[in-house]
Amino acid sequence: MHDDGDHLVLHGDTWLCVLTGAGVSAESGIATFRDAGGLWEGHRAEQVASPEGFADDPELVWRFYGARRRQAGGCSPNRGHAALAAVEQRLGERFLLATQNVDGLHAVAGNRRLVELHGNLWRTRCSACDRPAFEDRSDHEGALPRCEPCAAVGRDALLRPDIVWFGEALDPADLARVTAFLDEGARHHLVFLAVGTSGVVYPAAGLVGEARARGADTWLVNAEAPENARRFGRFLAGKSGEILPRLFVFD
Ligand code: BV8
Repeated sequence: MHDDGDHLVLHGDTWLCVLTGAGVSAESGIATFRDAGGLWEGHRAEQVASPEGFADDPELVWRFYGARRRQAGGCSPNRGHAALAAVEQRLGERFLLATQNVDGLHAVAGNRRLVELHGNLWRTRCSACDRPAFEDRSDHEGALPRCEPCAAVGRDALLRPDIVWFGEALDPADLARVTAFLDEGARHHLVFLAVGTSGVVYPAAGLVGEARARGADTWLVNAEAPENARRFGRFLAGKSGEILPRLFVFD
């Protein structure tokens, strides 16, 4: 049994898969997508986070991501991030963190068993060639960044954030890693915990269904009940930075 009221009891055979969304970083000062005032300049995320939007107005898209690099650049992990890093330390291979967040704060907090489903704000890649994505903290204000290796062969190609946009496929290897963990965890005692996500963006929002299909106990920690709250066996309403530090009990 994993539940003694408001505590998630982690036993010796518990395999814990955690999915996080923007709500986990809200207490670090990073705007979420869908809360009031969450969107920058009132643009719908799909307009500034899609290949069509980038093709249509790359300046707007780089202003959107440049502003997010400036906003996130001064932010630090909060107690919720720290709690998840501490759980990984205790569970080791029986822990996996899949995040929709691109702010990099889980890695800063110390998580290593981490799958960044939607990419990373601090990496840039070429929109045309297959050169590897590279670390880039510049906000590229004032000038659209272009790929120099492409220019060297006469191709004018824009650089873009190494982020999965709407309408783009997630890395199959990332999804396979999460599925493999759920498969192995199901042979033991699988628990799926979602934190700080509105549960509207797929395929990430479908992971709770994958976990349920494997018999997992499912928990949700969120400021308020999102659309898919009924998919979870337990729902704890509140701030992740307040709930996560006291949620886990190690048996
Ligand atoms: C794809 C870019 C196919 C990164 C993002 C039906 C089925 C399957 C797919 C679709 C479908 N309908 C439409 C689609 C396509 C689409 C989709 O799901 N659209 C939605 C809007 C319906 N999905 C896609 O396009 C995906 N790709 O399906 O590809 C394909 C296959 C093969 C070949 C080609 C194509 C790609 C999805 C990735 C999109 N990229 N963003 C960036 O800029 O950051 S998604 C964007 O939303 C972010 O990544 C973000 O992480 C994600 C989810 O948002 P949340 O993290 O949940 O944040 P949100 O603000 O919504 O909610 C925060 C929650 O926290 C709130 O509930 C709030 O109450 C709570 N909260 C706030 N503060 C706190 C808190 N909780 C706790 N504590 C607090 N302090």
